[in-house]
Amino acid sequence: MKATARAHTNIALIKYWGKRNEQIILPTNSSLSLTLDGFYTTTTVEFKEELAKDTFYLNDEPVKGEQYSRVAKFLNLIRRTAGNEQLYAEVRSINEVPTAAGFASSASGFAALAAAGTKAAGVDMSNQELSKLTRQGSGSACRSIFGGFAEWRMGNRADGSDSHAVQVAPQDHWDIRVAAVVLNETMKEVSSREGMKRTVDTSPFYSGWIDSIPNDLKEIKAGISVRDFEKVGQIAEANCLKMHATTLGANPPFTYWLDTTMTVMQTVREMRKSGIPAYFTIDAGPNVKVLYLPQYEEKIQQILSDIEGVTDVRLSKVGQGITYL
Ligand code: 2P0
Repeated sequence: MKATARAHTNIALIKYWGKRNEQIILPTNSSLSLTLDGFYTTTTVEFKEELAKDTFYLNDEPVKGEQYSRVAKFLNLIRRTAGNEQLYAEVRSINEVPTAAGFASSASGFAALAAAGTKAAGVDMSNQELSKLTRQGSGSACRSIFGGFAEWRMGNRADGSDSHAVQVAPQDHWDIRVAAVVLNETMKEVSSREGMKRTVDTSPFYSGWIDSIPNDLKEIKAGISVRDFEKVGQIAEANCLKMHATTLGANPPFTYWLDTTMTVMQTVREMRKSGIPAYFTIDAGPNVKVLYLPQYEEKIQQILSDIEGVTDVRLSKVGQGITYL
């Protein structure tokens, strides 16, 4: 009744931005991501007779409030799947995802919880089934079940039975790197949940975003299969800009960008002009992730670190899918 699993976070190259069902988390568009080696969560789940309720410790600190509720709700889902609604669980997570680097820990967090929780409950499921279950904890987490490049196929059924991730290319397919640029400023953010909802409900640009996804996905997969860095980078960067453009059209309008966000974007464009291939992508926050190839690592790290307002540059390789420890 006890199991430990590790899952790595991921960075979307084609973004998930919008839900068609908020209860079981069904997206309005398919997305595609790169699983990252450098940032992960390790979680142990133990179902115990003596517990009167679920407990959740993050980095050895007890967690309460909204974060606890999301975990307890997800454990209910695991219990229902296992056909054993009686036992409560102790969940212990260690996060190697620096929140300052602007990675949501929910992706690696829910993927590790799903893997460890189902194993501890004695449920044997394929990675595809596990991805479907994980999706209901946090959407982007369903892609972290797989290593390398993963596509979350939105599916079209109302019950979510065809909405899960699949691996597009394994970890060893391509040594592409990601630099997470950490900024010294922070901002009170619109959460990604609230941000995507407001955009779906109010942004007149939203339909343009949705219409552009099938072609972006088709082209980026073609680029990944032949390891065409320029093609993959161009599509990822443009896709990110389209996602962020939808927020400016929302009511009330909002943006995740700070001054330094735009400075980093401009620096990446200048790097390209000077012959260094690099592309950026940005999630629901001000931090920028830069895609590059290994031979430019030193140069890229130096240029990014020298930008005023940048406090750290964290590098990562392509990562693996879930592992059981
Ligand atoms: C992504 N993001 O594809 C996109 C790009 C943010 C921008 O997935 O509500 O934490 O738990 O399903 O997965 C962040 O949203 O949202 C996200 P929920 P999630 O990575």
